[in-house]
Amino acid sequence: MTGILPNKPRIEDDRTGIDIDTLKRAFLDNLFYIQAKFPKVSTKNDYYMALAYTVRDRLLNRWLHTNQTYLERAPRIVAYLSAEFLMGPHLGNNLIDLGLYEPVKQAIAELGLDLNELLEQEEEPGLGNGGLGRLAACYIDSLATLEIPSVAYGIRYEYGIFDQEIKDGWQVEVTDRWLRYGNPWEVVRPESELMVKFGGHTETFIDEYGVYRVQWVPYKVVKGVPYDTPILGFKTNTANTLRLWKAEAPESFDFAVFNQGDYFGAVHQKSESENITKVLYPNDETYQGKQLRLEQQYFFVSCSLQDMIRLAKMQGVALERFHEHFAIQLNDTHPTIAIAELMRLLLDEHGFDWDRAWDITTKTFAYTNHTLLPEALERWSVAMLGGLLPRHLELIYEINSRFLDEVRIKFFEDPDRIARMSIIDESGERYVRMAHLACVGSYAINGVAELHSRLLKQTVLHDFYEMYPEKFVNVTNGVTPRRFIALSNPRLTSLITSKIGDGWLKNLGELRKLESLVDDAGFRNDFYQVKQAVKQDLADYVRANHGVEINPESIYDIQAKRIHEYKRQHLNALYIITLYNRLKANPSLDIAPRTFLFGGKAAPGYYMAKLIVKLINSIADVTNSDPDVGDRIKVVFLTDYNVKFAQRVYPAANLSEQISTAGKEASGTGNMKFSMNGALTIGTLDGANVEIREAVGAENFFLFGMTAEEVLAKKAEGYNPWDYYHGNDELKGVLDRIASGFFSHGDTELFKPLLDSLLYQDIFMVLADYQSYVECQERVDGAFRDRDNWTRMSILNAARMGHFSSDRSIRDYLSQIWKAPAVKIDVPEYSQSNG
Ligand code: GL7
Repeated sequence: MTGILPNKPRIEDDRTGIDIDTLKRAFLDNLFYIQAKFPKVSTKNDYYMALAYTVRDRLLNRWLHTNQTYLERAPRIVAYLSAEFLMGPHLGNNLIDLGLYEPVKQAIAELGLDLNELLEQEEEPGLGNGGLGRLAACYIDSLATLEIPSVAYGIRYEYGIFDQEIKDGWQVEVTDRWLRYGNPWEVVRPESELMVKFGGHTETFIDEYGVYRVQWVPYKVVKGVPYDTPILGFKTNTANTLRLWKAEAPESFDFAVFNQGDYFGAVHQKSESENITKVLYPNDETYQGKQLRLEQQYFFVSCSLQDMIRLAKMQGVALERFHEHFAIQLNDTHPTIAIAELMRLLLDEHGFDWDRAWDITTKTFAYTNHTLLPEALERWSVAMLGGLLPRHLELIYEINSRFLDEVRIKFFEDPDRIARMSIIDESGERYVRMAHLACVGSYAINGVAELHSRLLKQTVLHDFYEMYPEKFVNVTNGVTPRRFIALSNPRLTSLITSKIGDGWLKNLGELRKLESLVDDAGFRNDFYQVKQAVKQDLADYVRANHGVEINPESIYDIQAKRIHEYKRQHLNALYIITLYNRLKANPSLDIAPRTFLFGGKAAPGYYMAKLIVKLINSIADVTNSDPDVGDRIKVVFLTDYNVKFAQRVYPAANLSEQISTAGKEASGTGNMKFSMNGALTIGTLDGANVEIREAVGAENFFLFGMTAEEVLAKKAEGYNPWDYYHGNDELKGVLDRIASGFFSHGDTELFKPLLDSLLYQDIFMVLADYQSYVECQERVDGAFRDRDNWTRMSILNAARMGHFSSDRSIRDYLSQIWKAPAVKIDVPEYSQSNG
């Protein structure tokens, strides 16, 4: 059957029409027929659902045409494999992409409702921890916008990143039941289920052609069910697919067990299978060798590769050409077991010989490294990996043995390399080093900012760089301006568009045109007024949700990101106490009023990060109620920071805190989102800060602290934090104030672990950078008082951030790594049908 799709969407059709009356009728229809409600008894959530379905109907046409086109044309496809996709709410973003924001807003208003209130209802899919997961979401937005055939594969966690509450200043974790009211954006495809094996053993046999083969006899089999979400491009017809896998038991019961009367045993097995996709591991930048995590990784990777092979077959693409058909990007090492899995599928299930299979595999995968932190580098104990994936362990050993032979030949006078580079770490208990497997099995390896890519080559992956220099490239991260400007900052968006048109949303470099307006006092004033209005919105939010009054005239000084010692929220806290001490010593001190806003989650098992949260809240208790401080300092810890909330926060900032120890933050992406919205950065020369500073101009960036090289040199010469404590009275005063119990109702023990870690180790060199940070903050204070000049700098930040669009990152991936051409999707134009 051809022509599976409705030929022409009709302007008055309930499921495709986009005029106001049709939108209203469609909305009420969905309320009635899907939510089974009428207005008088409808909740806000019913209204949200009715609207979500109305919007979904309007994107299905593009999605199905996209799928049909890919099926027929069999283009090269980018497959993005990621254990995390931190999508954020879909409704607003889809409205922007469809160009339907204004008409829908009007239709909703005519029905007596408020679009903003309905947008607020959406429970975001928090299927990621932080930057790495959010980056994946930006990248699939840009892939669709650039009309690149692609599919994103991941895990449909039933519980995403925990919700954060604060009780008595401490973080408390609450499970994230994001699916509670249903998810209107996904379509389940039970008919496309796949099976994934676990455990058991392998057997060898001679096949019908007399060839020696291996067969894996598993201990259990788990079913993978795909849930698809359309990912629209901005004002294109392309709608790609995000396919997330849910684990289920193959049958609802094991009847053999059931018939023996072991009902509980049978149900237990079922729930054990479903456990695999129950919950996202809430650790950011740390690896824990938990078996369930490896099960998650293998589960989604195996489903995804089987799915790609199935698709290739459907499109008539021979498996020999798998690597021509798919470019698979490994988002960090989390999906790296895919290298062994593709080998297994080709060898054991499709009869390829080793050389052919290895050739295809190593032309298929590319690997992105996202961190230099040693504690984040994944390694699985050989015993665990072998128990769960016995065949894969054999394959990894074989890959390793062939690889080490190459190392021996290339570096024949340097036997130490063998131990250093081996995929198996044999220095103690044996481990499989996933980053090594990724480097060996991929044709490209990239870091996520220039500095990070350079440090990768010089440090953690140095040996691999010497082995395969041609594989190494840099792709500096980027973020989508659709979500992080158009959707989250509509005021700024209309101001910009009124001056330079709307081309910048697809070609962010066009923001440069704003530079010529920086000398226009009228424009500066408009820009300033936009920022003030957005700051007022945040003040209203903070009053309503935290009961704290903040002053929109003050500097909004914001640090929003995961809580981590390397990100140094405690350095920020030390500065607040510095100011506080100064104000107590001199109550008439003249400072620019500041509102210190923090947002971010701490990993539940990360004690020091949780103590930092407690410290910030304890400081807030004191400063916000001390009459000597008055309006000059306010400190607020914004609870439950997530994408939805981030969208409120970035537009309102004057100052963006990017203060990690140099060499530790691979890139950062929040730094970009702030700056695009006109915040100035106070930051170290770390990650993408370096490139942001070059782009916006050193004079529009507040730089402080040691460089990555200086950090290493100081470590090498023997760093002693006590020297800084004894050598700096103000710093001593700050640390002593904490130690005295001043912020803890006299309890001198509470913050002792934090103080001890700073004074006896200080691995992130907080004390070494303290003085430089304080002086830099004084420059901020001075600069903010010159309101007009601050606005100038703020405009120049926004105007010069074109490079940091995720569209540019994706173009870099395409030209350096994926080489996949765009494919235009034709969708019939709307028609006026008169019968
Ligand atoms: C991270 C980096 O820490 C962060 O700097 C980077 O911007 C992000 C995306 O590349 O990846 N690496 C990592 O393990 N997490 C990150 O956010 C969790």
